[in-house]
Amino acid sequence: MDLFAATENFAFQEPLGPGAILLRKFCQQEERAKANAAALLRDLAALVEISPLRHMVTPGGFEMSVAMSNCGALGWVTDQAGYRYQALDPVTGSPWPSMPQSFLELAKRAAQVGGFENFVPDACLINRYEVGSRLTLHQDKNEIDFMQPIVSVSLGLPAVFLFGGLERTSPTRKVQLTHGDVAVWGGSSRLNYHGILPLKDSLHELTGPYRYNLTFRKAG
Ligand code: MD3
Ligand code: FE
Repeated sequence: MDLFAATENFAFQEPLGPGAILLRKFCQQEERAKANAAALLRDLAALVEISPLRHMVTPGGFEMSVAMSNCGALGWVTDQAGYRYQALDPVTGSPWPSMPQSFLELAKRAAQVGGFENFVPDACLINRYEVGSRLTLHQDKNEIDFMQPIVSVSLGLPAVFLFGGLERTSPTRKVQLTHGDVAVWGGSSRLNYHGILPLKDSLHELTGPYRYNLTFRKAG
């Protein structure tokens, strides 16, 4: 273990709350080559050929501004009937594409660094933001076991993340999430409200006008 590398990495780790930590530029660190974020994006491009990104409809009847797809045994969906995880993609009628090894390894490694040794995600929600896309404050609570963390990976254009508390009206703090940032959301932060402010118009060298976010979950 290289002590200089250890010191370097420390500067990239930012606690966000109990059980929650931001690993800045995690995709680009250590043995993960600079090419790793690019490798994730290549695997992502192959996935969305099978299960395309689509704008789902909330139970209240509103089309989401974020386009979504999934990979893994389970996928998160919303429609007039509600929010849930299911094994079949409602667009294709087939199982979601399997989780690429690149996705799985990165998520497990980040969870370990965040203090969760045995995290094995069975679902990865893929979010694609374009200019103006946002995610209003919400809790992630469609998973069965809230002791399991969620690992999130940001790729492409930057976004402002809002990190709140256990109530919708709790104060929020703003956190910039940029290309390659990975965060682990566990412990008592697992049920905190959170959201993403409308994406600014810009271009990223790898993703053009988009921001992608991968969230790894143990859903079932
Ligand atoms: C804090 N995605 O897909 S990732 C979501 O950037 C979602 O697309 C956002 O919220 C995005 O549900 C934020 C950061 C994140 C993800 C899950 C959390 C923060 C979280 C769960 C609990 C607490
Ligand atoms: Fe969420």
